[in-house]
Amino acid sequence: MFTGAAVSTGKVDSAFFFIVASAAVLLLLVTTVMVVFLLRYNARRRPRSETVRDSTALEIVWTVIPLALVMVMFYFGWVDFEFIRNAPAGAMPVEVTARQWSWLFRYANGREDDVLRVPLGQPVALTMTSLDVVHSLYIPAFRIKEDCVPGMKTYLWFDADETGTYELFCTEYCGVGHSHMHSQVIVMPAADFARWYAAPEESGTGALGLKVLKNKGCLGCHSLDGSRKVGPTFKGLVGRRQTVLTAGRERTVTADAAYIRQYVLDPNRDVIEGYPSIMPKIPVTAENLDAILAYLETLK
Ligand SMILES: [Cu+2]
Repeated sequence: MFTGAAVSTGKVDSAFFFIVASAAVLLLLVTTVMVVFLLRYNARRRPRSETVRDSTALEIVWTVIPLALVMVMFYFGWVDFEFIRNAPAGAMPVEVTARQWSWLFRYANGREDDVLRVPLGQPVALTMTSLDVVHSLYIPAFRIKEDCVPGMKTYLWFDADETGTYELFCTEYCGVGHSHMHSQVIVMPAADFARWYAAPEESGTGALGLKVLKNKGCLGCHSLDGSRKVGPTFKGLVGRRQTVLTAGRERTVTADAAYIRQYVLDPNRDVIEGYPSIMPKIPVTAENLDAILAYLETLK
């Protein structure tokens, strides 16, 4: 009945429309009867009350009609739920990792990104988990959502039928940075996707640094363009003068390579002024930390 950005869009919209339409008809019916009764049976017109006898026929009617209505809703719900739960064979698998406060998408060939790129017209099966608290992946344009739970896997699939960029975000309140936990689904023509998928990832220390920042979820809290997120931006970070609280005492530091290195390894020692003290200790190898610093140098 309806079409949209994905196969699931039309199915969910049809069920939704049916429920809203039946609710509207019922509302109209109940309101009309109420008004008619108010006018017809008010105290001025009928000063004496009357005995009303029960009517079996009427009771059957008001039982059978709503029952039929909810059974139709149940039927739509059941059939579409079955459809939305079970990915077709041959769907392209993507592993989704949610963490406070970013998304990571990993493809079968090992490619990783923090936006979800998919080919047009091919079913995509998401296997999802979380590294910390319960998150929930939501793609409004496709009308699908599912929780991402630490310690277990959950599943979702979709089949996009229009190219474009669609919003993807976390719809389960998951802490201070929840509102920053959004990303995108980019639906590309199959040939463009194949080219992106097969292309070698950029190499070099700077490119590796950016990749590590994406994979460790750093960009969920730190922007690259100077905008404010949960934590300070990475733009111009190296060399910035910064007021911090160390063991409750205020001091000014220069965020040089040595300071950033030490901060990443032990983020709880200093509280950066103006930001909540919530940076987790993220395991990172010395080599990756070098790469991060090399990348941050390029953002001066
Ligand atoms: Cu979340």
